[in-house]
Amino acid sequence: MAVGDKTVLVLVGMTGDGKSTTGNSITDVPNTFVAKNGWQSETRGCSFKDFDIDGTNYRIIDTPGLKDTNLDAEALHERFRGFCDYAPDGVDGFLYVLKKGRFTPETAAAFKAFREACGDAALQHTLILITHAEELEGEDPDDDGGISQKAFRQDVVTDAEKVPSMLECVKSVGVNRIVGVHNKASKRLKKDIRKEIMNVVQEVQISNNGKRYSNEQLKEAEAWRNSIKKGARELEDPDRCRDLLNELSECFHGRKTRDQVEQKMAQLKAVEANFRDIKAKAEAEKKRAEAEGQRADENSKQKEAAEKDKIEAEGKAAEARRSADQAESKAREAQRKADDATAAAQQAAAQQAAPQQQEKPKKQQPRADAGAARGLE
Ligand SMILES: Nc1nc2c(ncn2[C@@H]2O[C@H](COP(=O)(O)OP(=O)(O)OP(=O)(O)O)[C@@H](O)[C@H]2O)c(=O)[nH]1
Ligand SMILES: [Mg+2]
Repeated sequence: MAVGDKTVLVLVGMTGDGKSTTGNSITDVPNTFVAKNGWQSETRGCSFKDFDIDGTNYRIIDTPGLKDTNLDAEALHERFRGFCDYAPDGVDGFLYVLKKGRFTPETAAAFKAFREACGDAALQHTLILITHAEELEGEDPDDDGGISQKAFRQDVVTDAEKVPSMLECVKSVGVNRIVGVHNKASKRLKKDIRKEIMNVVQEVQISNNGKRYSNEQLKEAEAWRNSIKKGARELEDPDRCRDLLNELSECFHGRKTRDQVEQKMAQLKAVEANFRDIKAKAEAEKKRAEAEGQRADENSKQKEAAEKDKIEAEGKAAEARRSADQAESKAREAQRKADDATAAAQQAAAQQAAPQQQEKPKKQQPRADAGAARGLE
């Protein structure tokens, strides 16, 4: 879909401030965009309408309100940034729609949410359209009795000087880019308002040398958000992860800056690294104590085994001694028996020998006697 030849405008702003109604006034086709009164954002997604004014082609894209109590920041952001699908070649002008009245902290937050979602580069392409600007119309709609756009701008600046957040918003875009819008005005005034809007759009295009806000810039804002979400996922502690995502959500709602979110991420990462360190040290200490306990256990087991071995050895030695004693006593007994047997044998031999010895002298006697007798002879 080539939209390069069209001037692409995107209606942005807080829920219910009149984006869709202003879109209808600009296209001059009633009900191009659904507009309704209510707390909840009527426009749920992005939609667009191509039209032309005096031969110039336009595309206008309506977006959901930047504050929706029924959606979390992420879902809202996703829906809001859907406009880039209808603006593949970039955006010529963001029409930031503000309802005239009190500039509340919520109004300021919604404007910051726009800056956060699209990046500050979007400001160079932004107009501020202030709806409900009934003072533009005189008492008689057919007369030019109302105040001029110039006077209206001046009134806005006077009001902004009393509210710092409003002044910041106005200054960031530029006073000359403010247009008063009265969507319930006469056809004639509405035509004038439309003309005024298109004139300012043209000035914006000229000041940007025809260069559009590119989707690359939107992608850059998205890439930053993704880097924070990645950082959150890397946090081990679910509470810390939630904490960082909340901070990101606060940033989308304009209550925190990118710097604050980055600081928070660094701080949470440091806390986590510290905890990891403490945990690792405790783990190492536990392991060391366990190893020591195991070593002590092994030592006592070894001691026990050695004690057991010693007792066993002593037992065996005693047994051996006993066996040796027994063997010795047996040997002694055997010796004794052998001695006894020897003695008995000797005795028996002696006993046997004794009568013979007694008998022998008897036998010799006669011989001696005979000798003596012979000697005598
Ligand atoms: N009197 C008056 N009413 C207006 C003007 N502009 C819008 N409204 C009314 O304001 C109400 C909300 O307008 P919408 O156009 O639905 O607002 P929106 O910003 O598109 O709202 P969401 O899509 O919900 O974010 C509607 O009832 C409109 O008729 C205006 O200039 N003057
Ligand atoms: Mg709407």
